[in-house]
Amino acid sequence: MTTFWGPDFDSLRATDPEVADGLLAELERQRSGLQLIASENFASPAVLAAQGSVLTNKYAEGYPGKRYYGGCEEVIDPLEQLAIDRAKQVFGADHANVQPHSGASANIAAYFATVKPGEKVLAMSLPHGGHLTHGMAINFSGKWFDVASYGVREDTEVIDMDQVRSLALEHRPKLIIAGWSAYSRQLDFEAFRSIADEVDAVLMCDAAHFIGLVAGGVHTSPVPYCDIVTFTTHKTLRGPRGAIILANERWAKAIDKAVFPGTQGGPLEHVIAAKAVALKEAMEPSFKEYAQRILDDVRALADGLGERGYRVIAGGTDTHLFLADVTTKGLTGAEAEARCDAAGIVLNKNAIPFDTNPPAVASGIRAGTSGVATQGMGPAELSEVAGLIDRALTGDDAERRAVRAEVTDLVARFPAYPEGGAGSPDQAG
Ligand code: DSN
Repeated sequence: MTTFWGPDFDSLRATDPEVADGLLAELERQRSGLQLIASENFASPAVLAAQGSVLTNKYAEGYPGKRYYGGCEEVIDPLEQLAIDRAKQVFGADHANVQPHSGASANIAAYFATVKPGEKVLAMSLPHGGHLTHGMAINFSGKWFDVASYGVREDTEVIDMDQVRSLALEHRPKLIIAGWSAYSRQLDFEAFRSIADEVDAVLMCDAAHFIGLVAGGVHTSPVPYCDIVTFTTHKTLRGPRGAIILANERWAKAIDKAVFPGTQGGPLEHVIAAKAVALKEAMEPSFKEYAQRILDDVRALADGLGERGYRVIAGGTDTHLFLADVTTKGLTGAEAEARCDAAGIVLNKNAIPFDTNPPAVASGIRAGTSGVATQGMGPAELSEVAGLIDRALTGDDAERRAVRAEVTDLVARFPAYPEGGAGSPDQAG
């Protein structure tokens, strides 16, 4: 019986104490603060073990059964196939490609499969909540494609599907992207599908942020409506850093060719194994409870800030995150981020729709509850966190020190990666 040969912290410390110390310091940072960055989570020990394994040594360009290297058939092919089959099963998809190294890589491949340089794309504007890869001027997407952007209405801060339709009719895009990085409402996939059909466009969803909510059954799935769905595996899905692309039968071959050899070389089989583990975890009944807890938590937090005079963008949230306008307290987003940081609360400044501040300053903050829900915190704790954030933002340095002490107590009750524990952090809930 072979015993596991994997991460050995003592070896790391002996070989490279600087990196070892960095890892310990980061573990301590993650444990000792309130982690509210909406795109982050705490991967389970099982995910970490698969990722930190000898699979990192193997080259496997190609796909299961069709590799350009020997030594893949016995282990690598079945493991990658397992990840593919689980992705198809969890999301009810015709086809899954589990090789993209990141969300941006997945989106590059989706463009590569569907549009040629210079062709028209319609996607959400970055300042209104879209992603860099949705057409930002200095991103590949903005440089190589002719991108028209839709946004939110000024009065509701919600995507205006009439505007999406009229932009689609005006620009006749080849590709329409539904998806976001900083938007709190569910998308109307049915309306996107009907618009895409009307102008004969491919419909892609960038579901990076909310895909874990889809897996947990608390968010509408884009899969039945979209030709292609890209997502990262480390946000609400709580897996390793990386991405997956789902496609319907029509786009399956083009997506595979676009990932390899179109835009990537060798797949990261250690990460693919960890994606398989995360997908297995997402099929457990406890993942549904986890997804529901994320939503209960985020509503408690957003409501708590709303009651304290912050303007919650779009009037609330249907997802794991929300944006809040902090100018109502005379602050910029950058000031708010720094004040929270000083109190042990980690979140990010974020532009709000129609922001008058530059992006590096911003008028809002973005917060999400995927991490704290993994730690087992519930709505009662998140209501408490709203009070802590308000005190961190409106109090003086002494008050922020007092908040930090309360944060320390709170996270000690709901530890991420408990001292000496090997179980999933989700066991806490
Ligand atoms: N940078 C990620 C986020 O924080 O939303 C998206 O890729």
